[in-house]
Amino acid sequence: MTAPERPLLDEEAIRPSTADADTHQRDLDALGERLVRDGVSLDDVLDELRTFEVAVPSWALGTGGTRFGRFPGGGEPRDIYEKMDDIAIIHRLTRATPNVSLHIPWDEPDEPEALRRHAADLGLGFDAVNSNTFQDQPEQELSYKFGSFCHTDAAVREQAIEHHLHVIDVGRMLGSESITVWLADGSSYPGQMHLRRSFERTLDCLYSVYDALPEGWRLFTEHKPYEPAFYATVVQDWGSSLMLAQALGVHAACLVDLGHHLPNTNIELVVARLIAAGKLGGFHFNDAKYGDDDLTAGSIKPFQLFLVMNELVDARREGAEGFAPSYMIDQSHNLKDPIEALLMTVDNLQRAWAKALLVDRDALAAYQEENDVVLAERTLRAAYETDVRPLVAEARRGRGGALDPVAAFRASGYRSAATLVRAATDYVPPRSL
Ligand code: RM4
Ligand code: MN
Ligand code: MN
Repeated sequence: MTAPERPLLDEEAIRPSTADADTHQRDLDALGERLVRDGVSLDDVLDELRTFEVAVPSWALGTGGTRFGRFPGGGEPRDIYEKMDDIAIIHRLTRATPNVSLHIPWDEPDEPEALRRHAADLGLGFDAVNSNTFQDQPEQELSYKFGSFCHTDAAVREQAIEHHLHVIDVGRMLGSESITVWLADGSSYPGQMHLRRSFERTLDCLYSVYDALPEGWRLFTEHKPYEPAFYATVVQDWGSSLMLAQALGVHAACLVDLGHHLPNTNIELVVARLIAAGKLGGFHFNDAKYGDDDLTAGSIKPFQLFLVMNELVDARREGAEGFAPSYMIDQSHNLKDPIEALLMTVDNLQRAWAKALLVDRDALAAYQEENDVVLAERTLRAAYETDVRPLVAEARRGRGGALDPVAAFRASGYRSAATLVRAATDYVPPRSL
């Protein structure tokens, strides 16, 4: 028997059994009845729930690792084409991940147009492209050891600008319409770097990138408080990110990675402020316990995720000016099967989004006006504590997705087919952060 060229989903195996479909319908009816009692239409919520889509990062399909090691599973994708196949499976099961966010050069295609066609055949497109000046590449002339855009040497800065122009070029060929700039630039010791001048140099370089944006493109600046720089990163917080985005102009906005905040930061407040400034560009969803842990979104702090979604739904309903954030995932899967982790992630994000849709906003606004602390909080909690699983499953089912994506994936036999097809070679996934 010859192995197929690509692992395929066993469509029969992912169809829910009659018993599962019946149970789902009963759960949905019960929830629908409850919502009607609260004056909410199930269909309206379902329609809005289905608008939530999130891009999958090209770097999250292989097993991640830490600086201590990596424990790969079987059947990992060995190149960007195989990664696209895996993302198509995630989209097939969730119907909510039609776009890919590409990292360059980690997943740089030899022929962007060919990759774009391959993606289109799979029903996929491209969200923001990501640059990388936090590592030196083999053929690279100058080192980023002491920074890229903030570097004291103009030649290094020039090289970093060239890289970004290249990333934009690749993105243009893929059909992307935005670039995310996360810089590792910073210093690990007091005195190492002039704090103000390094920021000015960074902004100067960003102007060159911004000026090269194709028509209709946006540039996102992503802040991060520490790592790999441990004393002072150049784009350390949302304030620095906002300064950059405001200086650059209307096509620049801030990207919030949920793992890029110091402990106890009120992230939903950061989100609200960026919305108020008209500068919320997008998200890197993940979750964290201590630092930039890149864990499954909603796995550690589900209430925080709900509160973030609550700000997003609030702004959407109000039609806040300039509000059009890109939703992307940024995770590293060290222990879980990456496809399963991403299926869980999408499900968790949709649950949080669904709960945010259920908040009785009129009641909340009235309680806020009256300073009724208890009833205001109870209004939020009533939505948060609703079991929205049947709603999320129905949103998927209505679009041809799976009732339970992880169960369907396990039943599909895709991973073992992939393991067979993708015979182990010396392929090493790029992410070691
Ligand atoms: C950074 C940041 C970037 C991501 C890299 C790999 O911490 O989150 O968005 O592209 O990691
Ligand atoms: Mn990120
Ligand atoms: Mn990160």
